[in-house]
Amino acid sequence: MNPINQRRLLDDLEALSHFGRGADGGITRRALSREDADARKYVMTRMRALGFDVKHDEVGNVRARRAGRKAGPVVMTGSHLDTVPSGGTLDGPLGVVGALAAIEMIGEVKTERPIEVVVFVGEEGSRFRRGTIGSAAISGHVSVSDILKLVDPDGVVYGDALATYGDEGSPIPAKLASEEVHAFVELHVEQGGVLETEKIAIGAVTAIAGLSQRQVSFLGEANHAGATPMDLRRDALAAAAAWILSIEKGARELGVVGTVGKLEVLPGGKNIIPGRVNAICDLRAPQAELLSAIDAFVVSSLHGIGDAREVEIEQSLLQRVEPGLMDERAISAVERAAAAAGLSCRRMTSGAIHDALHMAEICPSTMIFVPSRGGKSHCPDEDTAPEDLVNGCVTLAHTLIDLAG
Ligand code: HGY
Ligand code: MN
Ligand code: MN
Repeated sequence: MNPINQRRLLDDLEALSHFGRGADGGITRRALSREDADARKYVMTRMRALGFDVKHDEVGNVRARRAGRKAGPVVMTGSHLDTVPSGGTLDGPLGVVGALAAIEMIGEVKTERPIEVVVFVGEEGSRFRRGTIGSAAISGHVSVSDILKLVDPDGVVYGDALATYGDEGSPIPAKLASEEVHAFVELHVEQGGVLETEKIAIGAVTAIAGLSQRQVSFLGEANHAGATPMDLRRDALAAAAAWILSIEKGARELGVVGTVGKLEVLPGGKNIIPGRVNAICDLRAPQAELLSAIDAFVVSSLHGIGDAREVEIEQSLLQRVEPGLMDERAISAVERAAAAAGLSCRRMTSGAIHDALHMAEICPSTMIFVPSRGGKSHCPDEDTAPEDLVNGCVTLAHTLIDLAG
């Protein structure tokens, strides 16, 4: 096996960071946008240069396969290239170009099983109403036809965005059956501070938290900010603020996490009492029962606050992704790989959602985490030391060899 080409890895990450980089240094690369297409094209060129047979599937995933000595169930790896608004350079891309670096490290070694590197489309859910779109199609969790009908906030239909910024040529089917996939492993930044704090090089992921996102509108009454007495107001933003604080309280009490990261205040004049507020809450929990508990709490507090403040409430579930367990066979392969590379390793759970969650529905899956500087992610400060990036790729290479035989 060859050593990991650190220079090439850093150059790939740097090249991808130019697609969608904003003035604040953050990366904004929405699914099936021009920037997303450019990033995908960069990666496909690198894949073809490495001898992969590069295809794309019905929902826009890139599917690059490297033949094994035998045909049969494939070992898959990969991640996503789309980002959150003003996100970091590593969340997603590390799992894509890190997989190419791992394949280059494997070099001439011909594994028994084929290896496929996937670029999952629309993991972040920043454009269409749900995330993990590409892996949901591969696992069959969501049908291709339902995905093609998704609509973004500007009214653009997924199928049309795919026709504009998808890849040319006829697609392969997206759905894979369990018997077609031997295992899946995704290299990803931890997006938290456990590995850095404990000075551990590699995380072997045992479970991924579930998520529930709700779209909520508070319908109060726009009125004059100066002439309207406090007891005659139906202030939509004050109601939303009370709700957001109740989410924070409920999440702390249940030991889960809850966030309102998206808020629209209308009409938005500084001297107008807000008449309407649109919000999206994001709830995460490691077990389905806990996720249901925080979701029920959030809905009930919503209606309590609406009644107390005479503000009407409209709310609907945007998406719910069940928490999932990773597979012992895949987890132990990561632990063996880290040991072979002489790297410290610990088992851990993921608070962030990943495509591995849907891949676990069809095959033994896990993830390889590397430390995030300051535990930061989903922001321009997202960073990981080059040595840690390389450690992740080395561990991935050994894991692929272990799983692909
Ligand atoms: O939101 C998440 O957990 C992931 O980054 N999409
Ligand atoms: Mn990610
Ligand atoms: Mn993310």
